[in-house]
Amino acid sequence: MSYKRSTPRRFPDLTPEEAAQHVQHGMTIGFSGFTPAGAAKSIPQAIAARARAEHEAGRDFKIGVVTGASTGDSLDGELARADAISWRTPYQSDKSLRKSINTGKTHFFDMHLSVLPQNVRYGFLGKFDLAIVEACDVTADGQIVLTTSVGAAPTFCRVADKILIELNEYHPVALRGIHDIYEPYDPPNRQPIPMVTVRDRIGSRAVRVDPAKIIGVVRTNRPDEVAGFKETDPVTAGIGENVARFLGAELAAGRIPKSFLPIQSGVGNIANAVLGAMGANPDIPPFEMFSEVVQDSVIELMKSGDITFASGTSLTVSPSLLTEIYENLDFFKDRIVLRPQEISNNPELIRRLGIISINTAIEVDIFGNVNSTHVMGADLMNGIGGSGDFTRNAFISIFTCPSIAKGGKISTVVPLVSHMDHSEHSVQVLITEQGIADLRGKDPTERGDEIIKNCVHPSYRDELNAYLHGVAGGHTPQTLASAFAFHQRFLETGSMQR
Ligand code: 0RQ
Repeated sequence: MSYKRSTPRRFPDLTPEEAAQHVQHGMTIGFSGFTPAGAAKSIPQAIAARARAEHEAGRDFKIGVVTGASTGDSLDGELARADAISWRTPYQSDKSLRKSINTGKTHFFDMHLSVLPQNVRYGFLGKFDLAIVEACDVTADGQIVLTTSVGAAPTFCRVADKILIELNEYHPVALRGIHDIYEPYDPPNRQPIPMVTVRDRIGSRAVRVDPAKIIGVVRTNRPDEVAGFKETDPVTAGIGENVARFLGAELAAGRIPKSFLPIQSGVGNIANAVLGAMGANPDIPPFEMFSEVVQDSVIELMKSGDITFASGTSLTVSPSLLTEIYENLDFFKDRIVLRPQEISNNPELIRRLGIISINTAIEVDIFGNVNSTHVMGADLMNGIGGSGDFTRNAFISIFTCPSIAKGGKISTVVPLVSHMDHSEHSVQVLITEQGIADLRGKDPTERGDEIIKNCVHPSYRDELNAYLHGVAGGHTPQTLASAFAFHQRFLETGSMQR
């Protein structure tokens, strides 16, 4: 099938600088993008330049920035360095923005990604002045065809007073058809989401807006700012092999159906290694993904036939792999669907479809509580992302992490997590390169024994054992005076080692 880019004569062509003139201090803007995939690039860069000029002229210029999840450097990085972000939600992973948040210059509030669009529609985040959205096509009657992510862009377009489009010709118009745009009605009119398999399509191929809301179009030709992956090392490979071994054993025990269940996998090097190991394990049959991010390893496993279908909200792959996908788009469009994040991460669907979730923790405690977001309880790393959406509702919820960080100065397993994102009630299995702790059906002390024996690095085992079986009694043996002794020691000496 051939596709022709529409010529949106109806909408004025703007330079990024002209587009940025529509942004005023104090505005709230919804940007497209979920990870660097599909994030607006040229207009945010021009907004950052405008902010610098305003600041030099002695005027205030800061905006509220809402996106699908993290974005690329031209959005979060540039705007943070220009000190142009007053508040930000729901997730970020940018160094400059992280610094701005942790020094109190940017107000950040963390949020489960599935609830962002509905919170926006409910008015919980106030009025949205603008939506700035990357598209590969826009028609005169207001159909916006998105690029490599959907995220929360349909909702931003719905609620915002006005829309600016970055028409990025790097992406082929033939992407039309890879998206499935569906927004639920809000309570009291919400209906069941009509999906019973990972492959079901329930919406439209483009975001439909009132064309009168579109201010204009900025033409660009730029790749997504997706960083490559680190090579798999012995630790990430070990974690991956342990996950595959655990799932193979669950299948053999009949606790996972023979046809297998769809997988959600977080993003990053560990997630990449886990999927690679699952593909290589002969005990695991070809499987489907119901996840947020479709990353490099998914595409590789799709080519080998180990993954048969992937539903997500973003196609976050390295530039060379994206070129390969575009050269074989018919093959991949049959196997990938990109949905809004309130559908890709929807608790109703995760429960119904029986998703096996695999996410990465920063630290865990011996009782099974997980910290995904804060270093030493204080500094934000990225945010909870979709990990809570999936973990709380999964068929089996798995967390992975290396047993130590910073060359062994940090034990990722501690007596009590310094910040809690996922409680012991939601976390069923913990896996490190040391081994597998199956927490199902175990009380807190039994969980502690299972984690210390199987997941903790040998250099921290004795101290954690002493903590668990020390003087404290109770259902969850916790000694409040020493619960943060590991963290305290790290802050004082630079290492958790005694
Ligand atoms: O530090 O960057 O200085 O080297 O944390 O750790 O091991 O490289 O792991 O990149 O996979 O990130 C939880 C942050 C893991 C991520 C987290 C240090 C470590 C390193 C990164 P350096 P790794 P990853 C779907 C699901 C929440 C959102 C989520 C995340 C850096 O997976 O953001 O799950 N998850 N989303 O040295 C101090 C510890 C540490 C530590 C590691 N205990 N204390 N530092 N580090 N453990 C995705 C989306 O929702 C979009």
